[in-house]
Amino acid sequence: MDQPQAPAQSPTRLRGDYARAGTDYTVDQDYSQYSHDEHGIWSELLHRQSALLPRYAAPAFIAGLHSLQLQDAIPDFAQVSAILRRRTRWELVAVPGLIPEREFFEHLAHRRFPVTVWLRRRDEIDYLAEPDLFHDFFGHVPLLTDPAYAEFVELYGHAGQRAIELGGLKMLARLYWYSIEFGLLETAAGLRAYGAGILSSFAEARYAIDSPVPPRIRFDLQRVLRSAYLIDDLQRNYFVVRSFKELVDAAVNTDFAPLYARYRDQPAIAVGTVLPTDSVVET
Ligand code: HBI
Ligand code: FE
Repeated sequence: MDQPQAPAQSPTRLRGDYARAGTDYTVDQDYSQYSHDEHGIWSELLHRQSALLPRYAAPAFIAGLHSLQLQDAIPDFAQVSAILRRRTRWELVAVPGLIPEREFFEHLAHRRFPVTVWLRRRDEIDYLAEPDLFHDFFGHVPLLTDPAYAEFVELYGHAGQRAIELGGLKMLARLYWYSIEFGLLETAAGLRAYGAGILSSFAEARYAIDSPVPPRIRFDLQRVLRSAYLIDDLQRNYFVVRSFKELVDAAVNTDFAPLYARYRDQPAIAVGTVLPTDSVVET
């Protein structure tokens, strides 16, 4: 199989080994592939990010991470899938890296989360262009133990399949970006991150909550679908939900087709913008 057409908003040359991927772009994790040094990089990333969680992560993320019973070694996807299936009927599938939107949405719609099998090198420990095993697993998997969040990600998969037919991919990707990747949750103790891109980043976990610079705007699905985002820098704005059920309700109660038709050819709202209609959450 030749390499897939990289999804929109991703580097042109993908790093993973796609030659052994199936038609659904899954591969065997092949646990024996990992070197002692790679297990060490995983352990270093896990401990460094875990230290930030009490201050910056949504409580459901912390609880979810604990329930996965992670060790100092790279997780075995099959073992974690057994836990996830019992909790929320989700499971992990191993992939070489970014996969085309159609296959990605198909997996999400069937409660299969694609997790990249390769891990960053030590010299990439603070930043890398493509999602690796640590970003996909540490960032995305713990919250799949939360029933409402788990339902939202499946709904996103279904919405993605429809967006392909409706020409709404670019707009729907903004919902993924501003919730699943960079979403903030309002809690009684203040704002906490639930987005994978925030929680897997040493710099952004602190910036997203502590920095006075980026506006933190109350989540509104139409506003998010129209909002541009940055793929290779700290975000210039965030969106805040009061609960994961708010995401489920928005996804269930929104007819996306007219929104795609109405806004698809309009310029996106620039990053960092605060509209008069926005409700900004003060930290
Ligand atoms: N593939 N493996 C993988 N992981 C992703 O997060 C991912 C993807 N392909 C497409 C994609 N994300 C984005 O375009 C989403 O908006 C769908
Ligand atoms: Fe991600």
